[in-house]
Amino acid sequence: MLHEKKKSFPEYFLWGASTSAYQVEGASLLDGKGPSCQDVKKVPDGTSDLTVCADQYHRYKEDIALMAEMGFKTYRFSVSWSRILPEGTGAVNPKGIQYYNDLINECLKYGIEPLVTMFHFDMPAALDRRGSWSNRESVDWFADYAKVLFKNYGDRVKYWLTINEQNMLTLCGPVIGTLTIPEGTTNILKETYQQNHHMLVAQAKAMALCHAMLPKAKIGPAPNISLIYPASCNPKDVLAAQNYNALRNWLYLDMAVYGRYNDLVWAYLEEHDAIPEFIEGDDIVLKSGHPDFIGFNYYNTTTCTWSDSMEAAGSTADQQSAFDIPGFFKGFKNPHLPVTEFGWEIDPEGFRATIREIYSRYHLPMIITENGLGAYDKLTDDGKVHDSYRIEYLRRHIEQMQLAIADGCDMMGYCPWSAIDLISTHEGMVKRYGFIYVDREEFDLKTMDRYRKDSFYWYQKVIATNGQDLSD
Ligand code: BGP
Repeated sequence: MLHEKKKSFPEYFLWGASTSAYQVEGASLLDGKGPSCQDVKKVPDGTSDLTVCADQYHRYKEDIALMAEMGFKTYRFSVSWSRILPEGTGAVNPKGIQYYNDLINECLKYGIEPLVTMFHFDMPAALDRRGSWSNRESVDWFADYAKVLFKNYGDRVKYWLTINEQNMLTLCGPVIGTLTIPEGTTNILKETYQQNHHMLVAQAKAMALCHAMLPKAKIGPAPNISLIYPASCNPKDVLAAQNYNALRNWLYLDMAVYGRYNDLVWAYLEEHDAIPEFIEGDDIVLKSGHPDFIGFNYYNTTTCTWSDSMEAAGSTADQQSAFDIPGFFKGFKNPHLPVTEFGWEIDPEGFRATIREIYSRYHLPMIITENGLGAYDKLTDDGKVHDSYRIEYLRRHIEQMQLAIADGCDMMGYCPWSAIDLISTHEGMVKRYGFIYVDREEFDLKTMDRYRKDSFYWYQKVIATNGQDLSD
């Protein structure tokens, strides 16, 4: 659709940016925090561990002041479960509670609305030892943790996100360091989807709890949605794209919004003897969630072809790389799309298409909880970072988001990844995303001083004009 007139972003539009606790905070075992799966994993060769990160734990005041200077209306951060509950369940850590109280209050001091992710890739290590999401009790562990959050922060936090990228936890857990499969498991697919089922039930419980405990709050999921294109107009490729979309995207949103399993995914799991076990009442809990909005992370689209072969190929795909499922779909490199320095395809028009598709399926307001460009930024001798490539990436995505609004989609906010440089899921500190540069290298912690990148000043102007001025 060509629009003659641009539509403005709504007045209340939540401009901001995102981070996650285990990637930004550091202080990984300080002040009573228990280790998470991220603290005990073997980090990929050549990448930093997660003990210091951007040291936001000690520098949150400076960081929030910089976000306020950019004009943020919201800051999306996550709470570290094991900072609040070092063993994952049971005793609460008062210093952990205090840290997020301070962080939330600091945001509110500047009129920045906290957008709080309850769980972002960091299962308490103590719960990993008890079987992680394979253990049916994980549903109650998460619900109890949710209660602690709602009780302590619900008086000030209006916007909540449940589980960050549950689809990536399920589809590429080993790459992001999160999948624990109990020893002796013979049907790994079944076990993985049993874990996924427990997360789905836990999420629904948390949403219902939020509505019961905090009637004015709003809560939603935060999957990573990447619209899947068929590689050609061959009808078989279209069928493959439907399969891939169902497995990667719609399973998660169909469940969050309608409380039912996607049919194509169910058929695929049946075929592989991998149907998750329900216990009595799960179907009712799953239908009780009702998100108020959809949060989703978008980095790129994915393309695929039909797959005739039933032979399994080992996959090491990360969150944004296409992969194959024999007999279901086969990943394909889209020849129309450029890639980032780290090999992720760049597709701003696909952003518009993804927003439109989600809106037509679910008709809920949407907030972008991640979108951004990882690059090897360089700090110049005079303390500048000339990241025009990031400005270009963000500008083109914001333009497409604005067109999606003109198409009739209901957008409530935009939080690119990331507010500040932090550690990547598996590619270390050198893969930077922030508006704020952190002066450290992979292993040399240097000064940890903060510097405003060129994108910082650009985003400041974007926010000040409510998205009307996207020029340099
Ligand atoms: C998302 C995760 C984030 C973040 C981002 C960038 O999948 O939710 O935690 O890290 O991707 O990915 P990466 O760090 O792998 O570059």
